[in-house]
Amino acid sequence: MILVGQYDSPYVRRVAVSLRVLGIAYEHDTRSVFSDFDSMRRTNPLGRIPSLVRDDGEVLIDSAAILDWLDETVGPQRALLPRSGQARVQALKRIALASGGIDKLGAANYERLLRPEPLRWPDWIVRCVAQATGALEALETEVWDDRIDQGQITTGCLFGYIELTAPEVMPAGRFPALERLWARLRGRPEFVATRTEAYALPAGRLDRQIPE
Ligand SMILES: N[C@@H](CCC(=O)N[C@@H](CS)C(=O)NCC(=O)O)C(=O)O
Repeated sequence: MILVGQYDSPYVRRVAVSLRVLGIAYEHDTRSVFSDFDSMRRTNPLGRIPSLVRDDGEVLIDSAAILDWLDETVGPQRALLPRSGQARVQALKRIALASGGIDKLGAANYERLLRPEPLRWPDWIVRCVAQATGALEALETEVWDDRIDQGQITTGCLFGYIELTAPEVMPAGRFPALERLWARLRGRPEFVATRTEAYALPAGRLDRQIPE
């Protein structure tokens, strides 16, 4: 099977980490969602990443649908989203907070990095960063154990995205429980293998927009 999309996308990364945690081999198609847009639209009509091209030719799109299929494939004992009970409720809450945080930081990043400067909307960036910060504050109150599941994987991919694009959103000491969690997750081989080296982003730090 082929995973389409670069690892600097936290949604691609959570699929890649999940494949690796489950021990499922894959090829990696690193076309860019921006510079290879026309080609990407032939893989996914939405022109977004990730997609997973299965060995039978079926193309799965959207990370949640891909992860759902992976869980079904490996069966209930190995599924990364617990199948039932409080563990499932807890994991779904963490996934909602982490993926919601990714969405809001992504929106702020697109606004400040991609949108032409005269068209930027500062109040929208403030709102998005406040929403992402709210997700981090809620995740900070969770009790994190050592068991890797989709709640931890998606939360780790949120941290990786923050580290790469907006580290000022998680200043040292503000989220101690999350710092401990990230220190453990980022050292796992699945996160090491899917890490994107820091790249230069245009100026426009988000810390002036972080609510106290
Ligand atoms: N709900 C989707 C979100 C995917 C997503 O936002 N992908 C971004 C990269 S992180 C993308 O393709 N952005 C380009 C665009 O939407 O035009 C998923 O979970 O797969």
